[in-house]
Amino acid sequence: MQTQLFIDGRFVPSLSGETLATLNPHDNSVIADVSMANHADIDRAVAAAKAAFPKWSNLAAAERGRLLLKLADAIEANADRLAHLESIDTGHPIRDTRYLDVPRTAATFRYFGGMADKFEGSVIPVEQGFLNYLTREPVGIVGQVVPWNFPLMFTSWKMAPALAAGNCVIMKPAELTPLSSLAIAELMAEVGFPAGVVNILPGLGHVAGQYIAEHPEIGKVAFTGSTAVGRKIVQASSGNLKKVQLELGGKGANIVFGDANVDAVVQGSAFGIFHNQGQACIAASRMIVHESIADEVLEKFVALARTIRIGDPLDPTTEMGPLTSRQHRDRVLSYVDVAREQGGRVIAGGRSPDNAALANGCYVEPTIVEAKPTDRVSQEEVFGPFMTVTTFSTDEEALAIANGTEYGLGAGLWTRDLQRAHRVAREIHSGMVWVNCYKRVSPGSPFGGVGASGYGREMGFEAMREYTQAKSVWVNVDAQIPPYFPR
Ligand code: TAP
Repeated sequence: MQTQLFIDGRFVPSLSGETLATLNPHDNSVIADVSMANHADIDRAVAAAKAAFPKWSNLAAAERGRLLLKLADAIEANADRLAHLESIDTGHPIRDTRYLDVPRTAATFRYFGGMADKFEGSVIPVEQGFLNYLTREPVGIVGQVVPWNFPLMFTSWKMAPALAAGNCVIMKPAELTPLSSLAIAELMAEVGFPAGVVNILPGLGHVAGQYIAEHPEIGKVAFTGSTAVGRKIVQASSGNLKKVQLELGGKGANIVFGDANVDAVVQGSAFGIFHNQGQACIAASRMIVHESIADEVLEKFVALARTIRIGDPLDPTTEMGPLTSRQHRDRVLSYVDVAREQGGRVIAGGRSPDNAALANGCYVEPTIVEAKPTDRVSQEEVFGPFMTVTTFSTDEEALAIANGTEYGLGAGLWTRDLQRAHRVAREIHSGMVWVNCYKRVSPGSPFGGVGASGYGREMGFEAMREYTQAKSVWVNVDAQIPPYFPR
């Protein structure tokens, strides 16, 4: 297991010698002490990235792609080790890390490996006699600040398009979950990424993360995390007017119309809110269900929630693991009181499981709360296995509730009526909509939000645009330009 900073192609201790323990949320035991980057370490990484950039950005795009493809293969070859690391560091059940997170990580590196030499410029039809063409150039050195909820997968979402486009990367994983991205760094060195192209520096957000956002030689910062920190990133980036890309919080509306297939709703919504213990920006955290089928949906949904197997993430039969930290578990549980104070009714869960084997861990039962759309629990991102339920009677009412938060990331709707599906999808204020499914992602499909959920898009061609800048070149082929100052 690598625990040091990855700078200029090597694992090195931080200059200050400071470390931070990373814990296993199953029992709060220490997994490892990990080096913690400070300003001087980031300066070293920026110097390494600056030295690597000319050669890397001028390398044939197919060669950059080839390295990403080799990395994808290496990730698959190390799938068991990566899944194990991710499960002990984050608390994700091994059945998810092994069969979702790791394959998705490899798929994302592979997608952008293939994309590297297919991301083309264009020719603009301007006046006769001129050739005007557009090329996309890498930004230069990009900073990437990653959260703790999907650390392995987000490493690929952020790094793969940046590298395919020819940028060099300074990445800060979350202090709670640094291990899987350091393992990716190890594989990158093995498959031959040149030194300095990728630098991974665990550290504290308000120290290392803030400095990355401020750094005058970093041309772009891409951030995933809370809206509050997103605002700080924007402020910190203003010194050199960095490009900023923000993937922030969400409060996913999940609208269930009266004609929906109830069994599909129950399964899809349970995946939407309880997968990864609800720690997902796109979690289906608000069920908005038509009054005609609310009782039937809730009865089946609660019955399913009560049977979800909670336990040690390394047990292959576990369906829900612990939250990522004690502090976060306490924050999630505090919302149960917030709900009750505003008249909410707890229908299921609302506490840690009554199981001595899990007593030292950060566990929370699947929690379902009946609440008004304006209650805090219906407005604020809880980021746990915590779903609110509200009923509606008309389509307009459902839309008003769905659009009634400051967020706009992902939303779902369940109906058999094709026209209604398209109409509501159009009217929902969000970056992504799922019809008769929830929380689908793919490397080719743009991912991102509107409003307090941020701006910019990850994945697909959109991500390549985010990590490049357009250059317009005018060539006078055979145009006769009359003199502007005739003499
Ligand atoms: P954040 O504080 O937003 O942390 C996300 C990342 O930003 C971490 O790497 C963090 O570093 C870093 N960071 C913190 N302060 C920073 C600053 N001033 N400048 C630059 N980077 C900074 O999230 P959290 O505290 O872990 O979780 C709080 C809430 O945020 C959650 O409950 C949830 O609502 C939301 N959240 C959303 C997402 C997504 S996917 N949208 C992901 C995580 C959390 P350290 O953690 O290493 O200090």
